[in-house]
Amino acid sequence: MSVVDFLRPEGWLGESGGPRYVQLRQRLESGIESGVLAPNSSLPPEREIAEITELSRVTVRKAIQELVREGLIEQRQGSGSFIRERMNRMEQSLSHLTSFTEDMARRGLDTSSRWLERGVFLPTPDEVQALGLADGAEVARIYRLREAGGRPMALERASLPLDILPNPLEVTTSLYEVLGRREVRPVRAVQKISAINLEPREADLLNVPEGAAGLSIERTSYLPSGRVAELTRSLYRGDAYDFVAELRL
Ligand code: 16G
Repeated sequence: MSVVDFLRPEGWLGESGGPRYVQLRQRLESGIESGVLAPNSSLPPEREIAEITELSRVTVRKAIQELVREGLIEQRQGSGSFIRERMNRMEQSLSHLTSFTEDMARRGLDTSSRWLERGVFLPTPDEVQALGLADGAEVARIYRLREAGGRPMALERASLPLDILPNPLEVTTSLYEVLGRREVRPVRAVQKISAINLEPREADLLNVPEGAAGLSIERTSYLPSGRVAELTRSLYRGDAYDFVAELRL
């Protein structure tokens, strides 16, 4: 069914259905739900919706504004309103030390990485401190955009001491798998999670609007000896993840 036919007022707009902007909002919601209004497609301009539905532009605007607030529609300056692609939020347990590849495989999703940086570098003071690097030691660093099921999920920058990961190019899919093979896979980690707004470049890579909410996660992982094996700073899309922690008395 075309969007125009879908919006014709016959059958859904009536005296008894409550405020008209609510009826229109519900109609648009059901269009998004059923896919008549497809993700990333543009919504007809207000003026056109007003004509098709025979509602006033004020009413149309009010309905659209509610959908913007609900996050179903995104207004892009100069180019109108678009149906936002909806993410099924994922629940991620905070009690298991698993890798991104393993987490996604458990959900039946394939992962891929877009490499932003991978190699041996001079460490930053933060890396020296967190990884306990000796004077003059270099650091292995891998920075990638992590995708699952073809969608960008997180930006992840991992830093490791060179004796733990001498050749960062060896990591083609899973870092933890490479560490496992080398028998230096971490067994414990501490994570710090904070809320952030994504900077323009990060938002662009993650395919969300500039300033969108994100989660910044810093993971420090340890070997059985207590030595730090990895410092990873990740930025997760705020609309994609729920982190869940189980608490016991
Ligand atoms: C997870 C970890 C990250 C680790 C990566 C390894 C969080 C917040 N971060 O994304 O620290 O480096 O897994 O994944 O959970 P990989 O083995 O698939 O490369």
